[in-house]
Amino acid sequence: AEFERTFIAIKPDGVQRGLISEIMSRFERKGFKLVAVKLVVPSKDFAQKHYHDLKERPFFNGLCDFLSSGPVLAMVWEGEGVIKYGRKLIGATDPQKSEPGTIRGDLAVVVGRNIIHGSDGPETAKDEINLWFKPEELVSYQSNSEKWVYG
Ligand code: DAT
Ligand code: MG
Repeated sequence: AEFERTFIAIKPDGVQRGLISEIMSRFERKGFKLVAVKLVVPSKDFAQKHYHDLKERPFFNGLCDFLSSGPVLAMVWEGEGVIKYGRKLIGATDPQKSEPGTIRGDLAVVVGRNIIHGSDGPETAKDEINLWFKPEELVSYQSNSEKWVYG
C-alpha cells in the first residue's frame, strides 16, 4: 500500500547527543517505514529555506545558525497517518510542555535545543521532502511487516 510521507530530521543537538538510534527506533517500532535517510550539514542558506515560514520571528537567525552548525539526520518516514502521528511522537515544540513518553518530553529540556523536526501538515511535508531529498533518494519497497502492521 502507498501511504503518506513526512519529513523528520534529528537536529545537530540530537546527533551530537547520540540519540539517532533512540529516535529512529521509536518510529520504526511504531510500524512506520523508513524510505529515505542521510546525514548532512545544511548551509545557513539551506536552513533559512527550511524554516522560511519563521523568518519574521526573533529567534529565526539563531535557529538557522543552530540547524547549520553540524550534522543533521534527514529522514522520510511513510505510513498511515504518519504526518500527524509523527508530531505526536515528537511532542510539543517546547520540551517543558511536551508530555513524558514523547521524544522531546523524554529527551530534551529547552525549546532552542529540542532535538528533532517533523513536518506539521501534508503541504509542508511535501515541500520539506522536496527540499531535502531528490526523488531518486526516496526508496519504494515492500516492508515485510506491512501485513502484520496493517492487517
Ligand atoms: P516545531 O519544531 O515544533 O514545528 P516551530 O515550527 O514553531 O516548532 O518552530 C521551529 C523551531 O524553532 C522549534 O523546533 C524550535 C525553534 N523555536 C520555536 N519557538 C521558539 C522560541 N519561542 N524560542 C526559541 N526557539 C524557538
Ligand atoms: Mg514547525
